[in-house]
Amino acid sequence: MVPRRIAVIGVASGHGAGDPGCQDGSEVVRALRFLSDLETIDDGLHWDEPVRAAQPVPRDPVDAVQGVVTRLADSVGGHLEHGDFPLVIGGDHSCAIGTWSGVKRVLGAEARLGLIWIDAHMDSHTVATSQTRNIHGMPLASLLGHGDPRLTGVAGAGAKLLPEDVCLIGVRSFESDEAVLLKQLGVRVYFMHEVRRRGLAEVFAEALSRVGRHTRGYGISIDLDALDPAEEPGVGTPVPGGLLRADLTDALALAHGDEKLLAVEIVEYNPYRDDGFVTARAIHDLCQSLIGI
Ligand code: EXY
Ligand code: MN
Ligand code: MN
Ligand code: MN
Repeated sequence: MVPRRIAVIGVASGHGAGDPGCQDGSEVVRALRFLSDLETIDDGLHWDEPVRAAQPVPRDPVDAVQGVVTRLADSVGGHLEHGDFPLVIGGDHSCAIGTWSGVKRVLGAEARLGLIWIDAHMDSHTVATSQTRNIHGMPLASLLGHGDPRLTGVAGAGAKLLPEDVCLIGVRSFESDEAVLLKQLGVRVYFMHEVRRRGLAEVFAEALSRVGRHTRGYGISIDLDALDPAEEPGVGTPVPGGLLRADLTDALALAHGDEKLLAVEIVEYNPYRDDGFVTARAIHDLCQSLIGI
């Protein structure tokens, strides 16, 4: 594999979440040097200054998030064009709109982008269906072309992903409107009960083959609340009965060194809920598994 510099792009935004504590997540990981042992691999690891909302922060959260994700899309796209490997650290999961719109912009209109979405939730509401109005519950719908045009239109109008190129893994908390949307679109959802029955490694390998089949490349979006909160407390919207860290690191190793893996994001890290920085260590372990030696 051609060595690539890892560009870590923190997202200092919780404007899409009910609890905004994750806005400080990436800077805690940077300041406490949780990724320092990855600095020596390949062409090194370099932290950008974090992406933030415009100042003053717009009163409408959709406008605030639009500003964040537009900047993030520019940054991710720019790094990809320079041959870097973008590693986005959230911030709340609304940042996915920026990460994957930025990757898609670089691929161009004709090339398809695959995405594995690892999450306790479906994140597939629109403003019209959401009960909480929290935008971190909407980014996947937005990337599929559904929802507010201020979000679907980031880095170019229209859907960034085709339903058949997307898989969700670990889902166990959702509302009916978002489930109906994904079902109508034909998106493959590996619910937690299927993961438990078949094992994460088998499910993840199947997901990898699906997202790589008809695409130029694929990404992995990891919401830390996919992990079991009994083991990983540092998230804003914990849901019992999740993945174990050891199982997820084993599964992610299947994508290690894959030329078709274009970018990774790890989101929803809330340092104020992370007693003893347990979940910060999970971020390290997931990165180590995907991009370490
Ligand atoms: N479905 C709920 C809502 O829309 O508010 C919870 C969403 C939580 C989203 C977290 C980031 O994955
Ligand atoms: Mn940079
Ligand atoms: Mn989630
Ligand atoms: Mn999420």
